[in-house]
Amino acid sequence: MTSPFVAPKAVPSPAEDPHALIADRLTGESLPAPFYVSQDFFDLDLDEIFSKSWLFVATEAEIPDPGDYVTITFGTRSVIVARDDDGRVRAHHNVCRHRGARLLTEPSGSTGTIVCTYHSWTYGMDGRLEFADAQAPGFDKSCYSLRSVHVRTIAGLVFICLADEPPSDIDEVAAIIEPYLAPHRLAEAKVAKQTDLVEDGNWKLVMENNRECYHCGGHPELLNVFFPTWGYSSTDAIPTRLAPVFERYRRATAEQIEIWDHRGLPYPRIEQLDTRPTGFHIERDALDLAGESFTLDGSAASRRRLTDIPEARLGRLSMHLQPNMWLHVTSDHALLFSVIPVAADKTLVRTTWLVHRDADEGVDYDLDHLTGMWETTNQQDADLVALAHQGISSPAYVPGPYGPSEFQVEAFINWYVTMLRCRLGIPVAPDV
Ligand code: 3BY
Ligand code: FES
Repeated sequence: MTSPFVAPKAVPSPAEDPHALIADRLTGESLPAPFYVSQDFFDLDLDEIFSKSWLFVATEAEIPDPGDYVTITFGTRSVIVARDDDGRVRAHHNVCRHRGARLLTEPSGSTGTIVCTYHSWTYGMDGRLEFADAQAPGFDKSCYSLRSVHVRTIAGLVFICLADEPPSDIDEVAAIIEPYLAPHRLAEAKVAKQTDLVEDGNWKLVMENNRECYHCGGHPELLNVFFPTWGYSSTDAIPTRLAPVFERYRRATAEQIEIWDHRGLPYPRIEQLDTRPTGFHIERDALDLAGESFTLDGSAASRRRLTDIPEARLGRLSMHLQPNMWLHVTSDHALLFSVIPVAADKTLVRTTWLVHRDADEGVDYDLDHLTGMWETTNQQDADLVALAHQGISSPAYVPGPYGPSEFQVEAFINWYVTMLRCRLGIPVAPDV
């Protein structure tokens, strides 16, 4: 007899079943609402995307000295990223090997050893258990090192992967992106500022918003220097209203190419956004006006540049990495963005500004001047993401089409759906 206390297992309707939605996703349009608003998809995203991809989590500049650490949390998974006594970057699960207590609770800090609050088991920064009081004879400390997390540094950027077997294409990606990044010496830079902005929207809406400039009319400050021609895959697609800007963009690019060539800075666009587990995009691009930095007139915000390259006018080096980062580097500073899902409708966007290690605040740069444009832009983006999430939460929402300048949004969503299909063994329904 069926117990009256056990509710029958709800069978999801095809309109809500994650597997059916993933199999049936149509290319060229935004996703059905459950992808953005449902708890099932949020859990799937953490398990299948954030636990199986390489993730950008920090810069080496945040942990310059032995003992420095940051902690970062993806759902229930907390990770310690630390510099050990030999100067190596390590990543460990933030879980004690005794009875599992969370070890470090601060977002960042510096410590000689990692001491568990519960019963004082003590670990070195390399993860080895150094002290465990009052154990039975024969207790072998070497069996209880912290569980390590795969970690990879590329030109001063720290990536982790929570999977037992991380995507192996990171080596190939590193070989491509390192020559672009290395000349900017980010590993030797220092953090000028870091902000955490919690946006009221799903993490995919944050990423989608970053992958297009169709909305850039909403960024009047940024548009002083950011060419809104960005995102068009071919010059034919550029709308006629942008013709005068495009002419400036063409001239600025030609001037930049001479400098990049002269200084041996690689610049061609390389884009493999949806064809590999570690999807990425990298390119150098011109900036408008003085072309040096993200300021209202385009002139450098820091007098002390990141490197010895004599030209301040280097435009921007920009990179996207799926699923959760993008960056911009100018001659005087670097800006790094990481996206951390908090709930189906909440996403943390962390922005880090790096400057030369010897640049003095108040002398070489004014902090508000350095960070102002992107703080404003980030807030504008956060407002747009919140509007998108609100609209998608209405039963009236139906997916809408991506235009030509939103091809990187499609690439991001295509990457995401492809990863889910591969990792869940879901066959692809024929596009109708
Ligand atoms: O940061 C970015 O790369 C993008 C490009 C345009 C809008 N967004 C600010
Ligand atoms: Fe960490 Fe006991 S749980 S020492």
